[in-house]
Amino acid sequence: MSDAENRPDLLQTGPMMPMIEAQLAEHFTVHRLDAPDADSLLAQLGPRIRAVATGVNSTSGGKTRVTGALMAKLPALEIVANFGVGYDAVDVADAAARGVIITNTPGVLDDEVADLSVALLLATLRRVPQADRFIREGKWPKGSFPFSATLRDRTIGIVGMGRIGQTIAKRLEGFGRPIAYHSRRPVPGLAYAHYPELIAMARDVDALIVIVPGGPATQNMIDAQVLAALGPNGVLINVARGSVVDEPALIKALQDGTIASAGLDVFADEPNVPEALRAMDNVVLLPHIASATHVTRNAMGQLVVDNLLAWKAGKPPLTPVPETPRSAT
Ligand code: NAP
Ligand code: 8YV
Repeated sequence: MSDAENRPDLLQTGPMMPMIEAQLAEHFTVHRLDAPDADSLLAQLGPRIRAVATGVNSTSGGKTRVTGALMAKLPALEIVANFGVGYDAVDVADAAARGVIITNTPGVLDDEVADLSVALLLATLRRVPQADRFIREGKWPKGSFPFSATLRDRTIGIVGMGRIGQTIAKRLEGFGRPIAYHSRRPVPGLAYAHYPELIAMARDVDALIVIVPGGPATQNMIDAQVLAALGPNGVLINVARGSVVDEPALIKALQDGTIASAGLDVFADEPNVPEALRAMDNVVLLPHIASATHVTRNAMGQLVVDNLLAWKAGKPPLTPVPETPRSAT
């Protein structure tokens, strides 16, 4: 079969970057889940769909979930190519049970996300956005900006010491502060203190940087107890997923001084951020931008496409996730 004839049916769940959409259109017969007639499209074409590429939800701007219910309508589905290293928006257990491969975009974003994590830590401690607002609001001629907290006296605890956690830690070594980490298993060869219990680490550090995957195993792992253990001088930086932090407990902890401040790139119900957080002066809020540079998003997009092209050519995809098959059977 010529390449022009071999164009597997692919379901795109929502808008993707133009460089991804152009390549998908070149190699696949693309159908859109965000089309107005999606239900009839699924009823008619569902049995032909062999691949899914995950885009954002064009209505909410959040991530469209690839649920078990959706996969049940796609009996010929072989692969879900996820845009992002985190694939918590795909129902992994269901995909595994169906023998569907999931691919993600690991590695190509580690440096970018680590850079932003350190920037958010410093911005939160030194109140960089607040200082910028201070000038814009014309307050400088009336008095000096108040002194801020510092990184100088802090021990930093990293929650999750995988690809990105280790990249963040390497950067933080340059700041000369002690580093500890929590994960279920210690990473061989790492000199930082490993805490098998998160609560024990939270007691011993005064900055927590969260960079674990989302999903049921980490749901609300940063809860009221962990925040109380972090303490009134503590700062929380979340670059993982909103689901990892108990958001109402965080809001309360920030309001009553249980912790000092927070820097958040991710939220429980993106793109909706609770008014209580938006009204606070001791938080720095970012719209999920840790990987959002031209260079890194292009690298992630190309990996989405390259995984699909490898699968289409009958080869193992480049970056399958560990829970699902590594190649088509
Ligand atoms: P990774 O290499 O798989 O590392 C994950 C780390 O989390 C590992 O150290 C793992 O160690 C630990 N972990 C996993 N489950 C845990 C649990 N239940 N309790 C404690 N520790 C746990 O992943 P990565 O590439 O570093 O990415 C991490 C996550 O960052 C992604 O999944 C994504 O959600 C998020 N992320 C966010 C952005 C953003 O834009 N804000 C960008 C990129 C990534 P053990 O398995 O030993 O526990
Ligand atoms: C992306 C991310 O912004 O890779 C991830 O897990 O959270 C980010 O890099 C996101 O996946 C885009 O939808």
